[in-house]
Order: sequence, then structure tokens, then C-alpha cells
Amino acid sequence: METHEKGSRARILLSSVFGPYAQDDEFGSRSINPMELYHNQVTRAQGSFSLRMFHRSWGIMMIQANISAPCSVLDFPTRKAFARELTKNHYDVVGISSIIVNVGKVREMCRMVRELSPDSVIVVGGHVAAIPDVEAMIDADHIVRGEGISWMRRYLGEDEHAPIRHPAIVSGLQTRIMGIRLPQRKGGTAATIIPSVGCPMGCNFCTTSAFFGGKGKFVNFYETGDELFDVMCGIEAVLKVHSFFVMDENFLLHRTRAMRLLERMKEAGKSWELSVFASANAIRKYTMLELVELGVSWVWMGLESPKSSYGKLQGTDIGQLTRELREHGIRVQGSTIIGLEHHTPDNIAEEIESAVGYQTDFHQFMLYTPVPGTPLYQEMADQGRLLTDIDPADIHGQYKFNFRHAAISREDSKRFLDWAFWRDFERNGPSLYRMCQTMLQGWQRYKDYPDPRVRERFTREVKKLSSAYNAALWVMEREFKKVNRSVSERIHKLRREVEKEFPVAARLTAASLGPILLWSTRREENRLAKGRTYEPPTFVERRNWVSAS
Ligand code: B12
Ligand code: SF4
Repeated sequence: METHEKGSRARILLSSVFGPYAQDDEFGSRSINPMELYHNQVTRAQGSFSLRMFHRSWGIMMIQANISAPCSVLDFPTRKAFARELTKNHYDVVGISSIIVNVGKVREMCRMVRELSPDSVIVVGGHVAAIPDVEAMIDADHIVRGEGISWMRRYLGEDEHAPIRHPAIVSGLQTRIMGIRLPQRKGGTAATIIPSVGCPMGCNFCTTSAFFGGKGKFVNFYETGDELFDVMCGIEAVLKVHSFFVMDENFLLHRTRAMRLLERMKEAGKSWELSVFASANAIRKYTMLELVELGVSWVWMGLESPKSSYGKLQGTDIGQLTRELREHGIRVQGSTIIGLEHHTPDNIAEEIESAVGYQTDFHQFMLYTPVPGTPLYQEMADQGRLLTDIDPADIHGQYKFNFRHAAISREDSKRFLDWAFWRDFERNGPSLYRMCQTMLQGWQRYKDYPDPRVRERFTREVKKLSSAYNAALWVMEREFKKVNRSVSERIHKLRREVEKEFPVAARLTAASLGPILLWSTRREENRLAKGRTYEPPTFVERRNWVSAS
């Protein structure tokens, strides 16, 4: 492979695509596609109760931390900020990270680099590289498919097999709910930790699995529980966190690594909290006690459909599994696909009802979407079913089909999707309420557990429930009367239980903080009704910079 003539002396800029994001524009921003995880695809129908936060672009942060060249990361720039950075500093290499929906922005950024920094080599990476014929759409010198750390190290003539250095990443920022921006206290937000990329399960629609090698393949950054433990200790020390958002597509699938991590956590008395992604078959490899001792407090699980044939779901009673996890204090985020091949206008409502009936804490709904690079995309292309005139900015699973479905029209796909989100909210209430329910169940079950690490974790979590969250319950109970009276009554019952457990603190906060939260919630509803959206701030971070000047 060609290497850069300056090797590790080359000056590198790594940028995410420019904002603003949550507004319709000619570069591919869409108001329904904000730079927010929950509000984009999970709690988007929950109004002021939607959980809102931003996440940094971890791919370029990881690359920056693992090369020795002088490197700036520019995250969430405006076009103006990107232009300024290109002219203020000279860069030998400009790396742009993007996913498919943002290909229009990549095209514009490449044009800007050619104009403002004509000597720079342009490298484009991330999922956008999976678009067939992307070379013809953008003016880049290198388009990198798959894992980018090793590519960049090779390109700079560095050791691609050197151990992976994990940057200290705060998982979410500017968290907002019920019209209040939560204070960003050191250690108050989980750290993101990325043990691997890709997933060996190879579900036909799965873009992350396909991008990093497909079925049977994935790229491990940390092979063993010992390595992971050391990385987590390092990050704990820097960020003062107890809680980790584990960004691994199927963390629990790797049981040996997870169980070794548990051993080390036990030896060192670590009362950590882990939020993980895991398939049902992987979760089933553990007893509930193992999960609890490992600190698993939140699981993102693909449910896909009650009738789907995905191997990862075989033999699992999802309703029972979800109930059991929640009873053990583990919050469940389900993910259901709308528009699978067997769906029809006659059975889809029933499928949505079953999914909603699982009563997960959070529920993501996504349209079945053939995304370039996946086996599903190839299949649809071979069958001539892809709709060819759709702007890539609208292919993200939260709008309308990009293929011809046997029974459901493109217009109806959006109606069913929107209905699913609404039905989940209306029938189960705000996710914040459901989380409170799970937290209380966990606390009641584990408050006297023999392992002090576990007790400490539940005590830490329940502190929020006995204070601010109880005030939130008071508000939700009042506001939800307008939506669904029986849910409001359930919230009332939960609040009473919380107040029985914590008679003084919970009552006091509900009485003092409740009215303020009610006011901010209503103010937020008004703002949202007027079309208010939120954008992440811009970040500039330099590494190895001084020595380079
Ligand atoms: C965090 C995240 C977000 C964050 C935002 C992150 C950001 N700052 O852009 C939020 C929550 C806001 C978000 C939003 C969306 N996301 Co998102 N997101 C993720 C998630 C969960 C993690 C990304 C990550 O950091 N992974 C870990 C890092 C290490 O991997 P990586 O980013 O792929 O980077 C590696 C390589 O790709 C490569 N690389 C990356 N950049 C570059 C740059 C260069 C120069 C080089 C050489 C290499 C390189 O090297 C890296 C290290 O190996 C992924 C799922 C996943 N597991 O990856 C989805 C994912 C990236 N998101 C996806 C989608 C579709 C969306 C949304 C459209 C929502 C939706 N409807 O699903 C919106 C778009 C918002 C917008 N307006 O742009 C898809 C992308 C599909 C595709 N083929 O394009 C993914 C893969 C999820 C999925 N399975 O469908 N997302
Ligand atoms: S189990 Fe999840 S992450 Fe793995 S291939 Fe299937 S959908 Fe993708």
C-alpha cells in the first residue's frame, strides 16, 4: 500500500461532517435526522420526555489517539469552521468521517479541501465508503473501507499491530430531558469504551457487521478481559467514572472475555455499571446473577420481530427475557424492525402490539432498510427491488422505504413506523418512568446482596430515584393524564412505592423540585411545538501538536 511521503511527520486533520444537522438543507441535513441517539430513533415520539443528548464521533477520536503524527480532530464543525481550520493550519492529510446519509456533505467538504488546501491528500472513511461507486460521487484520494486505525497507521508507515490506545471519552454530552439541561459534572456521565468493531452474527440487514467483514468476522481491539480491565481502570482514573457505555455490537457474545473482566472486577472491588449491546442468544449465555455482578445495568437488544427467523433470537421467549432482566434492575432497550418481508398491512399492527407488549424501558423502531454493503442490499438489487431515485440523505430507516416491499407501500411504511413509536409511548408511558420502575425493582432485589460491589451500584443508582427522578414521576403522572389515564395511575403507584422506600427524601424533592420540572416540561412542549431543534457544539482537539510546529 502507498504510504505518505512524510510518514508520521504528516499533519493530519480528521473531521466529522459539518452541521447544522437537524434542519432540511441541500447538503442532506434533515430535521427528522438530528445528531441525537435517543431523539433520532428511540424516544422521538415522547415530546418533552424524550431523552436528548449528543455523542462525539468516536471513530476519528480513536484514530487520533493511535497515530503519532500531529493530528487535529474537528468534531461537528460548521462549514465555516471547517473552512477556517483548512486555511488557518496547513494539513498534509484531511480525513473525513461519514456515514451514508451524509455523503452530500462529504462531497462538499472534498470540494472545499481542493479549493482551500489544494496540497492536502483527502482520505474518506466510515460507513459512507460502503456506497458502491462512491468514487464517482466524491473527489477523494483514498476511500477507506472497514477498520481505520490500522489503515491510517499503515499509511503513515507506523506499526499497525501496536496495542490500541483508548482515549478517555465521555459518552454523552448536553443531556436534556423535560426541558432541563442536566449539569455536566466530572464522572457524572458514563465513559465510552470500544472493545471491538463489527459483529460475527452477520444478520442480513446489518451494516456494521457487513462493514467490518460480515458473518463470522469482526475486529477486536481488546482480546482479553485483562486488557479490557486495564483500559477501563485507566479511563476510570482520568474521568472519575463508575459507569461505561460499552460500544461493542455484541459485547456479551464474547463470554470468556466478559467473565475474566468480572473476575478482575471482583478482585479489585470495582462496582462498575455497564451499558451493553447484546443479542438475545448472547444474553442467554449468562445467569441473571452473572449479569448483575458484571454490572450490566442496560442492554440494547435486537428484537427485530416476534416472527423473525434470525438465529440470535431462536429459542428465546423475548417477553419473558425482558421481564426477567427488568426484574433484576437491568434496563432493556428493544429494537424492532418495521417492514420485514412477512409484514402486511393486515398483520403489522398486531406485530407492533406484540413488540410494544414486551414493555421494554426504551424501544427503537427502524424500517427494514437495504443499506449498501449489506447482504440484504445485494439481494434487493438482484431482485430489482431497490428504488433508485431516493436521495441517500433519506435512507436511514426513520423515514420511508428505499425498496419495493411486497405488501406495504412507501407512504405506508412511514405511517406504520410513526404509529409504532406513538403506540409504545402511549401504552407504556415515558421511558424515564419505565427506567424508574426497573431501578426500583433492582434496588429492592439487591439492596441486601452479599457482594458489596453490587449493593454499592444499586445504592448509587437509586439515589437519583429517591430524589430528582421522583420529582419527574410526579410531573409525568400529572402530564400523562392527558395521554393515557391508566398509565398515569401506574406512574402514581410507582411514585407511592418510591416514597414508601424513601419517605423523606423522595417526598421532599417531589414537593420542591416537582413544580419547577412541571414548568420546564411545559415550556419545552411549547418550544418543540414551535419547531425547536438542538445541535451539538463544535470541538477542536489537537494531539502531538506542539512538537509538530
Ligand atoms: C454513536 C453513533 C451515532 C451518534 C453520532 C455519532 C457522530 N458523531 O456522528 C448518533 C447517535 C447521533 C448517531 C446518529 C445517526 N446514526 Co449512528 N451510530 C453510532 C454508532 C452506535 C457508533 C459509532 C461508533 O463510534 N462506532 C465505533 C467506531 C470506532 O467505529 P466507526 O465510527 O465505524 O469508525 C471506524 C471505521 O468506520 C473507520 N473510520 C471512521 N471514520 C473514519 C475516517 C477516516 C479518515 C478513516 C481512514 C477511517 C474512518 O475507522 C474507525 C475505527 O475502525 C454506530 C453503530 C456502530 N456500532 O458503529 C451507528 C451508525 C454509525 N449510525 C448509523 C445511522 C444510520 C445513524 C442515523 C442516520 C440514525 C439512524 N436513523 O439510524 C443518525 C445520523 C445522524 C446525522 N444527522 O448524521 C448507521 C450508519 C449506517 C451506514 N451504513 O451509513 C450505524 C452504523 C448504525 C447502524 N448499524 O445502522 N449515530
Ligand atoms: S446481532 Fe446485531 S450487531 Fe450482530 S449482526 Fe445481527 S443486527 Fe448486527
